[in-house]
Amino acid sequence: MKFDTIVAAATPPGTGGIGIVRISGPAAAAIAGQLVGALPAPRQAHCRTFCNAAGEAIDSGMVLYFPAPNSFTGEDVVELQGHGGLVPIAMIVDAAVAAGARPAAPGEFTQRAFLNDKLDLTQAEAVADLIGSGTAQAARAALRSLSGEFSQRITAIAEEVERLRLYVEAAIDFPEEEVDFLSDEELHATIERAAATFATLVGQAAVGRVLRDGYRVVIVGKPNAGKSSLMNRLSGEDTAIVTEVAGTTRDILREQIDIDGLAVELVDTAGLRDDPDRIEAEGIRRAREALASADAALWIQDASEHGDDDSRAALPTDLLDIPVLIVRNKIDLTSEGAGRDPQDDNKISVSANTGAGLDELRAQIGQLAGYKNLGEQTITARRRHVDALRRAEQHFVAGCRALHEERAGEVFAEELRLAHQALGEITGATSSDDLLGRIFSEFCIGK
Ligand SMILES: Nc1nc2c(ncn2[C@@H]2O[C@H](COP(=O)(O)OP(=O)(O)OP(=O)(O)O)[C@@H](O)[C@H]2O)c(=O)[nH]1
Ligand SMILES: [Mg+2]
Repeated sequence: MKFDTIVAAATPPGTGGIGIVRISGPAAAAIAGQLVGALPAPRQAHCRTFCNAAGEAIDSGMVLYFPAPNSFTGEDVVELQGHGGLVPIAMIVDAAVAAGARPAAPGEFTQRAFLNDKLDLTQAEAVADLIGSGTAQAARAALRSLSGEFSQRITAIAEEVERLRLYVEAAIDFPEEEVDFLSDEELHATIERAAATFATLVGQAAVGRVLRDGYRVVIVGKPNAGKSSLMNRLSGEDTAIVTEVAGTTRDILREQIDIDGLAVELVDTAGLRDDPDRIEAEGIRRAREALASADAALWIQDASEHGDDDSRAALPTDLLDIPVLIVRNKIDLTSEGAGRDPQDDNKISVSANTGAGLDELRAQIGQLAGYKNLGEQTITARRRHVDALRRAEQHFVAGCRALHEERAGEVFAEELRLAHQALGEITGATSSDDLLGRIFSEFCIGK
């Protein structure tokens, strides 16, 4: 495949000790040569003065040359490491463009790495996931995906599916060989193993998905129930103002917490009530808006307030579409015990003041998110991976049913072909240009 030569700043815009400009493509060495003179030997750092087209010095720093194919993109790559400031970096990029390079589109370096078989699609996505990871656990999981662990698991099941299909197709095509696949015990054992692998993979990918995307939990309730106190206590920060005056919080406040590696964004809101003043009314509008993009809500109740209805039927209608934990707060003022309600899994008693019940609350939020710490097995995954895996599993299950119940070998083979195709979408073996365009456009420029 033939490409033009691209250039972009690889370090984020802003000031820093070093700013890196990366040039990749067949003319990378020639273009960089116009800026810095003779290139250093491959993979050796040398100091050079960087000049523009007029021959004026614009910066000085290290030059690194990575000839194809031993580079991130698989093409000739030159890295210019100058001083980290917006203006010097822009001047180096401009000089490279004047020398014949094209400014890179978002994700174009990684896209080239994918197209040159340096990375498969899940690995390319893991690059972005590692950069954007919200917790150390998410970063480690992204690194595992980047090293190819997720791809290897997908490729292994895809190969198993393909082997099963070819075996059954051969048996159908050459009946004279008299391979009776229907009573072949080894075939059935292999099918069972593959079914178990599918179930494990779907579970791992679902966990990897929340780990990557994080989980947004909105804290709502009546004024003074202790929403802000609870957010401060869970996050260990004093972000939200707490007073005994009902209607203290008016704007939306956010804090990120780490629940066993899962990045959870807590959103504190204005108390919902019927006769608010104008500022509070705007706060309530924002609270409702926050609910619309939430994964789950905590409905905070003041347990010391008598006559507060804690049944689910009493919840505001805004909470109908998302999972809700009913959190009974201020139990230090009552005789209520801390922790989960034995009658209702999604009701929990806590005290924001003493911290009682908060470990159970954290665990319950993790459970609601469908998250568990899978240790070394944790990879990051995206919604599209989970969707494709589920589709592959459905085809596999449908094929197996046809084989077992109707003895329909052709249907089995066709469903397995579709399962294999869905698995190929994950690693990029069978992806459309459209999908690729969408994935790489989400990257930042220079990656
Ligand atoms: N005893 C006790 N008091 C609490 C507890 N949680 C909060 N409070 C008190 O309840 C009052 C209201 O707390 P906030 O955290 O401001 O309540 P809020 O729900 O954010 O209130 P608004 O922002 O006004 O809607 C404060 O006086 C807190 O100190 C608790 O667990 N126990
Ligand atoms: Mg508040």
